[in-house]
Amino acid sequence: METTCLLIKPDGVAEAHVGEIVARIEEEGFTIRGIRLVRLGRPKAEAFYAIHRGRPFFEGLIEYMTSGPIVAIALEREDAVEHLRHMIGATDPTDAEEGTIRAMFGKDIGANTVHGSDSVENGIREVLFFFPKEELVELGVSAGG
Ligand code: IDP
Ligand code: MG
Repeated sequence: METTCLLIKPDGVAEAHVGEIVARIEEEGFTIRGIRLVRLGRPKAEAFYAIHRGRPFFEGLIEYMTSGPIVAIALEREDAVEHLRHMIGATDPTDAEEGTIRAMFGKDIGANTVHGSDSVENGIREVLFFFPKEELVELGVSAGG
C-alpha cells in the first residue's frame, strides 16, 4: 500500500472546505492514517518547501502557508501518490481539469487550496514531517518504533 501526504492550505481551511475535501478523499478509497490541524511557523514552512527556496514565489509561498492553520492528512491507498495528484489538479487552478479540487476551490497559482506529495519518496517524507513515527504504526512505511 502506498502513502501520500495531503495538505489543505490556509485558504481551504479558512473557507471551510475541509469537510468536502475529506469526503472526496474517502470516496476515492483513501484510508486516513493521520489528520491534524496545524499552524505552521516560518521555520517549518521553509523546511517543508525547501526545494523551492530561491524561486521568485518562495517568499509569497511561505507567507501564505503561515497565514493561517492548515490540515495535514496522512493517506494510504494503492497508487496513492498519482491518484491524489490527479484528484488535486494542476498547480494553477485555471489549468486544472474540471472536477479537481484546485479547479473547484483554488483562487490562483499561489492560493491553490491543497498540496499533494509528488513522489512515493516525498509522500513518506512529508507524512513523517507532520506525524510522529509512533502514531503511524499502521502505515506500511516502516514508520513504527
Ligand atoms: P505543486 O503544489 O502542484 O506540486 P509546485 O511547483 O511544487 O506545485 O509549487 C509548490 C507550491 O508553490 C504551489 O502549490 C503553489 O502554492 C506555489 N507556487 C508554485 N508556482 C508558483 C508561482 O509561479 N507563483 C506563485 N506561487 C507558486
Ligand atoms: Mg510540488
